Amino acid sequence: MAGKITLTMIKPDAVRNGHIGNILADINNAGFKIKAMKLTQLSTADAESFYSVHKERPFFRDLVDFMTSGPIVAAVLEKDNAIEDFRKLIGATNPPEAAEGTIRKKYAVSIDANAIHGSDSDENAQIEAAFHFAGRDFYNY
Ligand code: FUP
Repeated sequence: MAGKITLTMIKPDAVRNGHIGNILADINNAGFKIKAMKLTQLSTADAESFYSVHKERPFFRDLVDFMTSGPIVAAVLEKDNAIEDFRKLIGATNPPEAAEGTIRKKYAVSIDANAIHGSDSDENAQIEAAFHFAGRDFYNY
């Protein structure tokens, strides 16, 4: 599936604010197929591991605290050109800089509580998908 999948997380702010349904509708309407999906909550160790590339950054502790503050929806999405097309759909990391109509523009609260995650490379999509899901969690339909 290399080149065709991305890993997303609907973050605690968007779950708390009731945006799961609308965000999934945007994802479906943009042509992504949900291959695996669950409602789950990250432990501190999970979040530290998932965001380990950012461990030296000043925002790391706040990021881990935020990402563990409530449930998230994790999903693996399939589409040609998945990484680039999904990052276009979600918009810039900082919501005020996100383009009109993007998920972050519509639903994000701030740069940390920014509603949704999308993998930034094919390699990371594979790593992040394996972080959340086992082989039996993936469905073809
Ligand atoms: P993105 O790939 O758009 O999710 O952004 P990054 O990988 O650069 O950042 C990962 C997460 O770190 C963001 F979703 C939110 C958080 N972050 C901050 O809280 N402050 C920052 O200045 C940058 C990122």
